[in-house]
Amino acid sequence: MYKNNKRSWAEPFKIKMVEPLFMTTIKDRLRYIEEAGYNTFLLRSKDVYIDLLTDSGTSAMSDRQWAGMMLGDEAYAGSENFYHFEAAVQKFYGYKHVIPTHQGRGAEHLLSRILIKKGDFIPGNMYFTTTRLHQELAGGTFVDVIIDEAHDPESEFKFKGNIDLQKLKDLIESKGADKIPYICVATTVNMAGGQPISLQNLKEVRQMADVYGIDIVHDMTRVAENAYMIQQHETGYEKKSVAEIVREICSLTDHATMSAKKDALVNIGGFLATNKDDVYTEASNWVVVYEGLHTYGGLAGRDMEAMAIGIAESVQDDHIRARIGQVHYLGQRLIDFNVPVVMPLGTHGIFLDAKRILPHVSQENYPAQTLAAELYLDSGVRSMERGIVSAGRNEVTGKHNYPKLELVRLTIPRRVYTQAHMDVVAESVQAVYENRAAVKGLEMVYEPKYLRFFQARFRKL
Ligand code: PLI
Repeated sequence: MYKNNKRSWAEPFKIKMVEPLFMTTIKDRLRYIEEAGYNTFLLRSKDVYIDLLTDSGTSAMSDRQWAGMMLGDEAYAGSENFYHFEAAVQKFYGYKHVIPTHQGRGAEHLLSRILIKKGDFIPGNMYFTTTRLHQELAGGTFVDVIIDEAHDPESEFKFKGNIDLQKLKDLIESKGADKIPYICVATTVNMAGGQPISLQNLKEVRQMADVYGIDIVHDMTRVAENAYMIQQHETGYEKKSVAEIVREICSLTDHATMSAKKDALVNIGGFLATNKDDVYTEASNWVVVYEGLHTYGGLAGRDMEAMAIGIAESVQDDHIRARIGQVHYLGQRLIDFNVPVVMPLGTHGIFLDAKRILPHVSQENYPAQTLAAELYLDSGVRSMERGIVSAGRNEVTGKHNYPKLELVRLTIPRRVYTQAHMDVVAESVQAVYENRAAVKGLEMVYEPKYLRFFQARFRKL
């Protein structure tokens, strides 16, 4: 009621159901992390105290979503829930056609298969692990055309998800537009630290795509979070709602892949969307082979209902303000402790800069993997490596890819943890940071061929 006093970002919900958490002892954790081969993906969740491995499929659903689960129409074909879900995609994102898939990578698989030919090049604003792998498996080569600032954890540029138009143009000119099936634009850019792209930049990319007759594929996994950052920081968008900005972003692209496990607040689900009838026809044929009929795509009717409701909730201003408010609360606590983190603070998590935290551990000894294991040892907090292990090997040379960013991601599930949990996490990171000099690196003892970070095993040096 009173003007001019700043209010904090308190959650726009109250808690109706709780799930107990269990603490472990340091003695237990020493055993668990060794048994897990120093890979946080291989820990059992019961041995984790605060789980910041990922924001994927880990959100708390609302009472409305749970009510929707009870309305599951589990018909094999033509489930009513599919039509609710299709209507939500059309209303909130504006794409003409949608095909459900079991999760994001299911959609990536289908779209890569349909659009990419052997020898093609796919420019994108930084790689994402599953996206790049599906491009490669379809015979393409991913080319990073993100701006240089994105590779610099200390750059404070607000839109580090932007595409470098010169890099994009050079690629198109040197390879020829017929070798570029599409430009892949992610909102936000996960591997850069959850960094947004500006609408200004996306409009320029659209113009260039039109000049050369190239499509744009939108990886819209965290589009509402990107929209919020546009609302906060891009001139001309201060007064627009997140929902309006989301629609505008989508309107600049031709096709989309979505992991609904993030923004859209469900535990499983995804989709492929397109404005092009021929791509839709082909995708509805391929989906039957790999996912399921085009009206369920590997999901139960109840999952599609929860997704339809989650999509509507995800673009509400109050929700997204509190979601990113919580992430930034944790980030600010770490900044106050002088812990090096990726700047500006991202939207789905806080990314610790392992290169600056463990400068004495060489990249071949996996500083981020090491740091994630140390954090678990200290407090039972689980995080994820986003560095050289995630970057994998070069397809042609077989050598490690050496990313500039060597990060540990503290990913915040939506609507799950409290501010007190964020305090515990910050205190644990601070403790590890203060004792960093004694930390030694790791060596890899088992390396799977694809997406090695999920299952690789390590030994302490
Ligand atoms: O995990 P999927 O298959 O539902 O989605 C794959 C996927 C595609 N694009 C982006 C930007 C992602 O972040 C993504 C999945 N991310 C995970 C699992 C994560 O932990 O960030």
